[in-house]
Amino acid sequence: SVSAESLKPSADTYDNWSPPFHEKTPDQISRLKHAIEGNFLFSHLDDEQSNQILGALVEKPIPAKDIKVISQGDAGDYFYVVEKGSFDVHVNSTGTIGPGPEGMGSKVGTIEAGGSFGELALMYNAPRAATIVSAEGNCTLWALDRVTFRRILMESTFARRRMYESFLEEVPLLSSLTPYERSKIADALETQKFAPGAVIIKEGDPGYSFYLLEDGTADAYKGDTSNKVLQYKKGDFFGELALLNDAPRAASVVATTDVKVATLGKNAFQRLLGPVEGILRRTKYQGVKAGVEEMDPLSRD
Ligand code: 1OR
Repeated sequence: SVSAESLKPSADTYDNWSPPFHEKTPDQISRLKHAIEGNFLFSHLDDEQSNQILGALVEKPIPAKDIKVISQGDAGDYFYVVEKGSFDVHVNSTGTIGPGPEGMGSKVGTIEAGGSFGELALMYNAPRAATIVSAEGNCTLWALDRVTFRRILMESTFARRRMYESFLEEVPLLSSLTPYERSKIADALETQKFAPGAVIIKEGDPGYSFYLLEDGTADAYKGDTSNKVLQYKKGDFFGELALLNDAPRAASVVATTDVKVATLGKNAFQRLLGPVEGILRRTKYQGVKAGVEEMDPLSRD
């Protein structure tokens, strides 16, 4: 499959390329570490990869507001991590990309400290998909060159993004999101496996994660195992209620086969699933089999 292939080391993994090394002061290192700490793109690197990335990043101060860091349509050269300040994303969908603020198209988002941008053109050898401008003065970026990005980040982190993207495309809950919004979710997902009979969620526990069922089936129970209230199959979700309502888990969820779930922590859930919150609140019965639905089990209102 494509995802298996993209995980294979490429033929040139074993040549004698080594990443650029840019000497840094202790102050720069500590600021940089802080900047990438909460960024999921860096959380799956081993120590050697982390050190290579830390060495290759270059500090890029952006002193004023309205400085254009990336222009839509250009070729990709760098990937950027935001240490300080914020950046607006503009997409011009008319195809006529002119100079000046009018040519930038409408604002579609903002990237804050700890976030990153500029990966798409490097990943897909495509023109820049958006224009990025500083939204305030005195911002700090860290830039990673294209080759180091492709050699190190693409083989680990972005292989995971690609693998999850194809699964997320098939998840009904997420079908109204843009592909880019699904990519950001893919970056934040963690895989967990459960054996048949294992308890994935225990009724009454506090809730820290949201779950998408990647493989296998699971049942939800309220009270004891004789009171089955829901069945889940691939593409279904669960664990949303405790996070939406800040309430204890309203039911237990138990694996009925070998199960693989993709989980999203509470912060990422709130940040990335905001656009589908309405659907989450309405759809309490995703995956319910006919006949079980009338029991109205998870309704807490
Ligand atoms: P890039 O290399 O194409 C521009 O350079 C960067 O803007 C892009 O990588 C992303 O990192 C970032 N659509 C496309 N690119 C986006 C978007 C975006 N947001 C940030 N970037 N959309 C906004 C989704 C909230 C979709 C707009 C239709």
